[in-house]
Amino acid sequence: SSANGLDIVEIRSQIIDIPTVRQHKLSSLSTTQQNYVLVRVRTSNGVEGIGEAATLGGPRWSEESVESIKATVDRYLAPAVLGERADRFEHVAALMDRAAKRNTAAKSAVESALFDAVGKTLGVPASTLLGGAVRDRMRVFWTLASGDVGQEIDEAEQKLAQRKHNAFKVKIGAQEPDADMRRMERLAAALDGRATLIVDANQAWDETTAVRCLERLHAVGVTLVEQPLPAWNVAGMARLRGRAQVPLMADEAIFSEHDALAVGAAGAADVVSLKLVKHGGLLGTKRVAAVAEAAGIGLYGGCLLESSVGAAAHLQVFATLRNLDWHCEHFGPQILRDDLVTAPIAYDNFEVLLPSGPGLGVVLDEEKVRHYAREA
Ligand code: MUC
Ligand code: MG
Repeated sequence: SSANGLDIVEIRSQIIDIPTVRQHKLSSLSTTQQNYVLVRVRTSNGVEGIGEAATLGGPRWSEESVESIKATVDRYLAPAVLGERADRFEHVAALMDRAAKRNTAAKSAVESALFDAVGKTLGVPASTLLGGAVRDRMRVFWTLASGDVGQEIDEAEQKLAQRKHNAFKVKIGAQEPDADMRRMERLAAALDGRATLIVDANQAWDETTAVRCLERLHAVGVTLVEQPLPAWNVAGMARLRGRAQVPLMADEAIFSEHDALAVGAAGAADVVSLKLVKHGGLLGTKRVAAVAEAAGIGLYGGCLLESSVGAAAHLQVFATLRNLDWHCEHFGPQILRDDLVTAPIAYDNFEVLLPSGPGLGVVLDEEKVRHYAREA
């Protein structure tokens, strides 16, 4: 045991369910409730660090569910790292990789909690431990995903009037392509010149459908198309990119840095959406970002509708990326009916603000945690 008080002495996990303000519809799923695993790491100095793993609609966005994440943390990751030093981030990550293949969301929650505990101990934000912040606010997208275009126009108007968001990502692929294209034409006409519009098809289309839709999306001024094809179809993405006039973003196609290298080598994306649940944590996110940049792929700060706990962890790492040219989408805390922290992530003038406190920069509201915990 070490003298600096940073030995990991306890790791606990809890499943949390928080309702959303409205139904959120993606190509393959629809949800009215977000499910998280909240992880707490206690170090020998008595400090507690927190981290969160988000899921979307059970094991349907990716293969991890809150139930599997909790089991992986409790049964495999925690025993592998108990007694280790919390500030040896790379060593702990290597131990977790040895204890469990993939399970990147579970690993990211544990690693986030380490950065929180160490940051709180040293009195510095996690961004300092990751190289230091190059920005403390980021332009932030809102996601339109009710599938009801009238509601979506009203929602966008509200966000514009509140000066919270003037950039919108529309979730498409749940309906017939023609219906989605008509929906996009109506949205673009209603918001004409006042907002940036991008779309996310969440792997919904085949290549011929995508070719057809990309022309119409370009015609209405959509500036980025996320994951139009299945994650496996990297060659198809490259062919599409060769024909399309609108840039393409890889999301489900890039989890590891090896994926980023393969997508880069194939010329299959212009942009990558970065997410802790995919890259296994903050360090993994920096690694994927570095490989993407080396391949000429631009960076976008992705989300999985995190609460302020998970959003804070993402913002801490996004703040350290020199080129976050495609901005970020951490609207999660705004789509929840409630949050888990005493002071939720703040938004101002179409930007999201990096919290300034030590560690992740947020403090749990224990009453809220008790209220939304699935079990005590
Ligand atoms: C995804 O696929 O990007 C992010 C925003 C949203 O509405 O869904 C997520 C997941
Ligand atoms: Mg996506």
